[in-house]
Amino acid sequence: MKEILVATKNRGKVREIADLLAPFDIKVISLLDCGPMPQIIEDGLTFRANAAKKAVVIAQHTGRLVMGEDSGLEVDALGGRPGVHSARYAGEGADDEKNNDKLIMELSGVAAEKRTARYRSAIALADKDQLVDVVEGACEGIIDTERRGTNGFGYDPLFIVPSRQKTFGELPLSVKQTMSHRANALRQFLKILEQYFLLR
Ligand code: ITT
Repeated sequence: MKEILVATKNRGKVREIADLLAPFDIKVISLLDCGPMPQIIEDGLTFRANAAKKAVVIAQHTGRLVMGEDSGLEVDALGGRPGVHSARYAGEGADDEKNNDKLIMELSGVAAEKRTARYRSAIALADKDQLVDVVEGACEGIIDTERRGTNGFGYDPLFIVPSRQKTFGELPLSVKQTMSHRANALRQFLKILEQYFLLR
């Protein structure tokens, strides 16, 4: 069975990526299954740059086939913030609760029609020591004034999917997996993965 190491410690991401790759006979492992790894400094200005860095650093260290994923939320009323800083929006070491509290606070008083946002995901493939390719996906939404639902992770309880009038916190994972930024990027990723396996 083919195996890919996902260069992440985020359990929410691992769950979604493993679920999306399940039909393709690819075993997914993550940094949560590995011993000590080099620290990855996420200092890129774009999701693409950070995804590539995660993949290459871990591929160089392990000699394996590695996927790096970098994602975040761009809120229009905040000029695109928190963007690449989404995981640490409320400060270094901040958790989802603190990040959501800060988002609710920063958007207080912003009218419904100005609460537009999107999730973005970049996914990179690296093999041993070189970058193979990077792909991207996005998902448009509206930021709610209060949390709704407990599904998903990160900003999902605040992220309303306009076509459903519900947050990803309220919708089942099976629905998120048909439309999320990560699912959209992963569809592209599967094409580069297929090419990669064909060329080997
Ligand atoms: P790794 O670097 O180990 O992959 P991380 O959580 O630090 O884990 P990122 O740097 O890519 O990952 O930050 C992504 C953040 O963006 C994540 O912590 C959430 O706050 C938010 N985010 C990304 N995708 C999301 C999703 O599908 N649902 C909710 N929030 C999401």
